[in-house]
Amino acid sequence: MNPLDDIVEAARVAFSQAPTPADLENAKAVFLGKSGQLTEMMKGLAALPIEEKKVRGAAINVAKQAVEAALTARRQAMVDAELERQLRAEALDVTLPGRRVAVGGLHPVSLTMARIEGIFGSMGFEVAQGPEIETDWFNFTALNTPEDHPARSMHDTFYVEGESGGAPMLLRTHTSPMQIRHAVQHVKTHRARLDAGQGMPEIRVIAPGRTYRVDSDATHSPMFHQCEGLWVGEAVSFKDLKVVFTDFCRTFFESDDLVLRFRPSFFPFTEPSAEVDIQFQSGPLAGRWLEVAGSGQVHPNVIRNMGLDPEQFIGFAFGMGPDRLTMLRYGVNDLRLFFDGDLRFLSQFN
Ligand code: 2U9
Repeated sequence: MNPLDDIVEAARVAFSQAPTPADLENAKAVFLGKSGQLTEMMKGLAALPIEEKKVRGAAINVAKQAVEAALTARRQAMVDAELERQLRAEALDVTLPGRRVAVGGLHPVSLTMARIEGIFGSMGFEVAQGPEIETDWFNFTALNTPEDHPARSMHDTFYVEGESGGAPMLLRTHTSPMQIRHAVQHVKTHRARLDAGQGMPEIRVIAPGRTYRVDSDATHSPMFHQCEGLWVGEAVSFKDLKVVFTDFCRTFFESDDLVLRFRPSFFPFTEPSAEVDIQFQSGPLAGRWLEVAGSGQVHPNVIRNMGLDPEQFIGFAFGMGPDRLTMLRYGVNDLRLFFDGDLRFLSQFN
């Protein structure tokens, strides 16, 4: 190889090995700078005869162009590499979900509560709400629950500190105390008419809300929901309860294709008492009897505790668990999902 080719080759190697743009510019100076190798050779031409100067000058120029081309290529490669690095560092995954405004929604049990209130509301029932911390009298005594009833034990009921008129306070174990409160108020409002022998408007009320019992497994939660109903008048019968509850179930489950069964049972506050079972005649739940509520004729002692004469007034009551109704309606098999607060579960209902 002639010395010019050596210089071009040395320049290519130096450029390709320059790690940074600054190193590249330093390497350029070695060959093309003021006292670079090619520049020095150009200066040396002056002393040569004219013919030789032409030939030699042309050869140096070819070499110079080759070095400049290598330099330009290396500069461009560095710019490209830097751009590539930046693109990589700032890469966006355009397949990621966008940032959305989170919209809240109602809890499935709240949706059920709202449905229950809507359906009974359309049948002329008022909705009564009241305290979750109750007195022993409203929660048990007024509801004909005897002093020695196991439901009154600390094993089953959460008692709280404090007392009311010497009697213990507790977290209500059902929403029935609210209905006693409502009935007592209703009777007070119409006392004058009653005393004048003019009767009173019927009591038709439901009491939805939170209730508490010492119980916790896949189908029981220490806090659960109830919705109880009460219908008191002078000419109400089990037939009315059956009509109303059948209508409720068909509307709630959006199916006329279901039948009801009243199965004898016992509750201290109703006599006689019955469990209410439903059976779908078609669809995924068809054929099985499903327990959906308890019911009964309000016990005469309870009617008396409302301030009414059980010889004149008769009442019917029912109680259901909105948690269980929600499980049935949506096909959920673990009650605890309702209380875990997992949005992946909860957001499916809105
Ligand atoms: C008054 C008088 C009587 C309400 C009733 C039931 C039967 C009943 C359970 C169903 C499942 C509670 O949610 S649950 O755990 N309820 O079986 N409840 S009769 O009786 C009343 C209510 C108020 C003044």
